[in-house]
Amino acid sequence: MAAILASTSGASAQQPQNWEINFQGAASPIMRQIFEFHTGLLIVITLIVLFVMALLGWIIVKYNAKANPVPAKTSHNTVIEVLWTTVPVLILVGIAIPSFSLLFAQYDPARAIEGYDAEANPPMTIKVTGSQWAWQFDYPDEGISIFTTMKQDADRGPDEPRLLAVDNEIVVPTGTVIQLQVTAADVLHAFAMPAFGVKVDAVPGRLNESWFLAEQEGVYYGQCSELCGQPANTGGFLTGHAFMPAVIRVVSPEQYAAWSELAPTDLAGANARLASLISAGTPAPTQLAAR
Ligand SMILES: [Cu+2]
Repeated sequence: MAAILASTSGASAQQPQNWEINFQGAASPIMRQIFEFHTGLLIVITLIVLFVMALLGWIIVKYNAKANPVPAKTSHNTVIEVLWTTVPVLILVGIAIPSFSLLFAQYDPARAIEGYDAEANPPMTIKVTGSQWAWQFDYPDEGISIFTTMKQDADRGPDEPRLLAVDNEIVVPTGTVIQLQVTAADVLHAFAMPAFGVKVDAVPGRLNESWFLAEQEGVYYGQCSELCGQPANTGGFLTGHAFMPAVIRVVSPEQYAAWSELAPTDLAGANARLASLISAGTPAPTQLAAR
């Protein structure tokens, strides 16, 4: 339990850590619900495994040929048959109900955030387009377009993780619902941002939707999660799937306003302005975590 609490609350929750066996920490309401559902399911399946193992052990000890030389001739027991049919059905229905409500909530913020009012706090739209092998992010209402590619080792800063850092980060404010529209320009990709509980297929010619709400400032790393480039007959040339990360930098609404004012016309200038605002304030959680 302590490990679960530590991994959900820490600032180091934004990227994979060595030797992790659990999810990345939750940084959005929907990811917290996914985490809780997963933990509940783990308890249910553990109890079932223990129960079946106890039954097996009981039979091995009590009904082996030595202990029980004359086997019973029972072929039917109506009570047991009714029980082993209805109890699993009830368990599965008990799992299906929260599972479906979680699935619906992944499409509808009102189901995941108590008292969510789309009028008072309108969502922001970001269109995500996957291509071999980079992500394009468009903010249609703000007129911002960001093309991001992975940073090569030579360009990477000491605090930036290998295979995850990118040249242009997407910037979003805390406390705003970000409506994602996900598509692809060439082949299947999938946009995954584990800390936010987002994993959406990017399909050419189709617009898939999801949403997230970032609760904490910081830098969050994700990757393409659909195998989108195989060696084929090109001698290993088409192998960029592992090299299309995406980075979301979550900042305060004030910092976002300063960035988005400049970003439509001068992305580099907007990023520089944001960097100076962040270094003037408190360090971003990812910098703390790296030390
Ligand atoms: Cu891809």
